[in-house]
Amino acid sequence: MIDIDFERLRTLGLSPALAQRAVAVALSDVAAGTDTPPLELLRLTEVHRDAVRLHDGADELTARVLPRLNRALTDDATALAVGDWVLAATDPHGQVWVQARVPPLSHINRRDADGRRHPVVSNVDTALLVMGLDDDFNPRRLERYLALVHAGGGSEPGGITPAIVLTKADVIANVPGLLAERIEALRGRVPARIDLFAIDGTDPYTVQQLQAYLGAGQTLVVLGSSGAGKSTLTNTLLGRAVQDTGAVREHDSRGKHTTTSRSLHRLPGGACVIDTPGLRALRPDVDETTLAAAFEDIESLALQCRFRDCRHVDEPGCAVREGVPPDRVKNYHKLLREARRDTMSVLERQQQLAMWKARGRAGRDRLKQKRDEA
Ligand SMILES: Nc1nc2c(ncn2[C@@H]2O[C@H](COP(=O)(O)OP(=O)(O)O)[C@@H](O)[C@H]2O)c(=O)[nH]1
Ligand SMILES: [Mg+2]
Ligand SMILES: [Zn+2]
Repeated sequence: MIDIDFERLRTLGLSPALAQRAVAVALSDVAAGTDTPPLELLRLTEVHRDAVRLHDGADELTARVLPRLNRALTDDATALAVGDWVLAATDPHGQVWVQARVPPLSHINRRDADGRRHPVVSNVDTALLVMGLDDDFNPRRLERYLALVHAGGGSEPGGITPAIVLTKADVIANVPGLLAERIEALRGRVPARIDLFAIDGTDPYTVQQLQAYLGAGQTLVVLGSSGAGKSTLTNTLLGRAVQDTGAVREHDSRGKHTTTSRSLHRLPGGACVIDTPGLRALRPDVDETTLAAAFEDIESLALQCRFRDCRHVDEPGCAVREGVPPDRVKNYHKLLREARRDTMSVLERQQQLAMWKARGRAGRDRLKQKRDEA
């Protein structure tokens, strides 16, 4: 059975909905007749090759994942991610084993160049999309992140709320008009409901700026390219230097120290933050419909295009090309092409697996035939 200390786990981000799911999973385990020792509900804070780190609301510990669970997840083309809630049990040798995953309320995936899915994080309320106001500034990449976050929101009401955090405001302060120009460029193309902040990530005042997102029990993930200031922001929110940042460090020969894995940290005010390394191949895991929903301005203007099947390329009477900045439309088309290609690769992979299976069968049959003949 399972006994959940809700108050203790609340500051780790546990919500009533997740607690309910955890109980359901524990009950189904019992119903399945699995003879397990008492189960505990914990949150995954780090994923390593052979082990995971879990938090129980008081302490962090190292655990291993039951091979049975790993196989089941692989069969479902998914994997555990930082932020997941899991049920674990301790064996007689003191080894903690993750037995089951509580189905996440939100789960961000990305695709690599081959179309393969990789989990990024689970169960987040807010995604802080971090982008430098310096040379890192790139609206197209930001739109990619917005699509990534939109797709991770799942069907739950609310989903994941994105907020744009522009760092290094102090760095560009000496260039007159640049801050206003860059903010205007973004405001002209991303939905108005998305909050936008310009910060100096090294300044403690940042905590006040982002206060609305830092309520107790909230989970935030920090996303953005390498060097954008994600770890700096994480440390400022934490009030202490926990994460390595790109600041030059003497003991590091490359003179750079960057985050290599994702990790979850508890903030003083009762929220949690997940720091991440920059995603190399940043491809949102979306189908066409989800992508269209992420570009909500395009989706709604499309209703006013003269042709119902307008592609917003060169058709006359296109309301999208009229009302949306050309570069945003271009980016949308690029993401659309990628989404189609990924859908293809999923199908192709399934066909390939079926083919391998059929080949294996044919090989066995031939072998059997030979033996029978001998
Ligand atoms: N001046 C200034 N420097 C920043 C700011 N944010 C990050 N940095 C610096 O940018 C570099 C990269 O930051 P880091 O947090 O490691 O980036 P990450 O790769 O996104 O985690 C470090 O040298 C930081 O000190 C900022 O808002 N202002
Ligand atoms: Mg970092
Ligand atoms: Zn159109």
